[in-house]
Amino acid sequence: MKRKQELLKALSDCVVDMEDESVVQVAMEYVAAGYPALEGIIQGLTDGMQRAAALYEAEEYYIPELLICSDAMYNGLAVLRPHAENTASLKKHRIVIGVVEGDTHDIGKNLVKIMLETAGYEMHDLGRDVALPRFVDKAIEVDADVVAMSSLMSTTMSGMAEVIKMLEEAGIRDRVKVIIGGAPISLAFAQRIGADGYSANAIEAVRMVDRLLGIAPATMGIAP
Ligand code: B12
Repeated sequence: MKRKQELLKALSDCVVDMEDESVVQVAMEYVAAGYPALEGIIQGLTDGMQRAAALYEAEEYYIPELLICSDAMYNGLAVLRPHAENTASLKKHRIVIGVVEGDTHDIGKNLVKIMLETAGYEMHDLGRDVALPRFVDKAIEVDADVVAMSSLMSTTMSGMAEVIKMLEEAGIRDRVKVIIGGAPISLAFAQRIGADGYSANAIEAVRMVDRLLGIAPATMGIAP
């Protein structure tokens, strides 16, 4: 039986090497060995997707390659996700999540959703390219504790500030925490638009939400 580190690297390699079929075998082997599914998702599949993104930035990969890499990531997720430890009964908080209007990049948002869901939060996923008022409407409909917005494009990130204004106008800003993320987002931007939290990855997103809702001690994010 291969050691855990070897299998994690194999998962990552399958994604970056566009092995959208063999990733399933590797993921099954990883699960059969009894290794933690969440680590497989983050240190294996997500790592591979981040390596693919770096190759795209370096102009070694183009859009068709990226799409096959993301197919491989989702195929691996389909095997690992059902085995992720779920603590759903422990928390009763609702989170509305989506990618802001004009933006169809949803890989990062999906990973954040999976991590929060696995951490026990009730997720309401609006999907991608979400019309801005829908964040507010959904937050009211489900009495959300958190609104989480993702944007991967500098041209769409201003939509996040608009949603915050809409939450204020709807009179619910004081009872909803707003968290944001995505490659062009920074802590400085989050502070400027009045978000409650920002994190650079899905693991930190869980810790940040726990802290914002008073479930864990303060360690990161914006609010004291
Ligand atoms: C993959 C990719 C695509 C895929 C998207 C597939 C999909 N379904 O998502 C495809 C090939 C379809 C694509 C299309 C396009 N893309 Co593109 N794409 C990328 C790329 C290479 C990687 C993004 C990615 O998936 N990263 C991997 C994931 C795991 O990381 P992540 O998304 O950053 O998410 C993590 C964190 O940011 C954080 N996070 C994310 N969201 C949130 C939310 C919250 C609340 C929190 C707390 C945290 C958090 O946690 C996540 C997990 O750890 C980026 C470059 C880059 N370096 O980001 C360009 C990039 C985003 N794309 C870009 C562009 C321009 C486009 C296109 C317009 C190209 C075109 N000419 O058609 C179209 C977009 C059309 C549209 N309107 O949306 C530009 C955007 C430039 C800009 N204006 O800012 C980038 C930056 C590339 C570049 N340098 O030019 N793209």
